[in-house]
Amino acid sequence: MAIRLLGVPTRLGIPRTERESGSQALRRAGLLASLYRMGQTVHDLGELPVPGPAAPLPELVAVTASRQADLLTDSWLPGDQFLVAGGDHSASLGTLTALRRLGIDCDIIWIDAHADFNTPRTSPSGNPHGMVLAMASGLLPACPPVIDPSRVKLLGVREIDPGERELLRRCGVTALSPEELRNRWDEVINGLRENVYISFDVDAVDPAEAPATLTPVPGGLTGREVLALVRQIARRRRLVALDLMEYHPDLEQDGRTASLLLDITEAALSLVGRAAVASD
Ligand SMILES: [Mn+2]
Repeated sequence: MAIRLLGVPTRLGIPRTERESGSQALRRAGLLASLYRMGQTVHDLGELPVPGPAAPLPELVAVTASRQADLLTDSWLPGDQFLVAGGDHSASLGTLTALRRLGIDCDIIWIDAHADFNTPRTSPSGNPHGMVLAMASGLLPACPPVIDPSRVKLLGVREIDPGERELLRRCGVTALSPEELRNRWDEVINGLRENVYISFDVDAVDPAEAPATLTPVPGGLTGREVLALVRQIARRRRLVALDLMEYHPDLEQDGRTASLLLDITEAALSLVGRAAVASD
């Protein structure tokens, strides 16, 4: 059992020219050392080469996702977990594609201020990072379906576009605002099936606590709430992959967003003390 760590510094989901990617900044903040401290075996797959500044085309996102899945699945062994650091949220399509290729049936926990369920027709911005779950569900011609959208639980969502809301309803996606999640916390966790994938977008957390986002929306989850959520899921279910997405280090303040991301990683993947609490 090992952690397969991959950086995916993609900007195909939202055009940017930042100097350092989120994945590189997290490495600089000590991501690898912290995984070792957690007692993990790590296969560091490095950084996926991604196309440079390009038009935000779903087709390019799909091609890159397929190459990401090649790297993740090559010499994967049962029990291995993926840890993917973005890049923008379009990189989660690659993780979902890899899980699909391996035949891993999982619930999808998408912790995000947005639903990422737009199509080019419904999207006000046209940026593919807001379409990634719709792409994964097969709603765009750019890529075949790799998930069943009824297995998606959007948590912390608080900004949904009108056309997107209709698509979510039609596809049976569960979407809970921070307030709704607080009210239905136990139901959400107890209802999860055995395998769970978690994709975390920095904008899920309130921008006061996680400022390094391009898409701040007030009224988010607290960092403590996300840590509790991730820890409880990791203890009670089998976590198959964790994505850390939309960390934009050029917008960072005092390293607080990176520090939260490292804490989330520990809540998800730490083996230290896990045996003692395995029965709770
Ligand atoms: Mn997102």
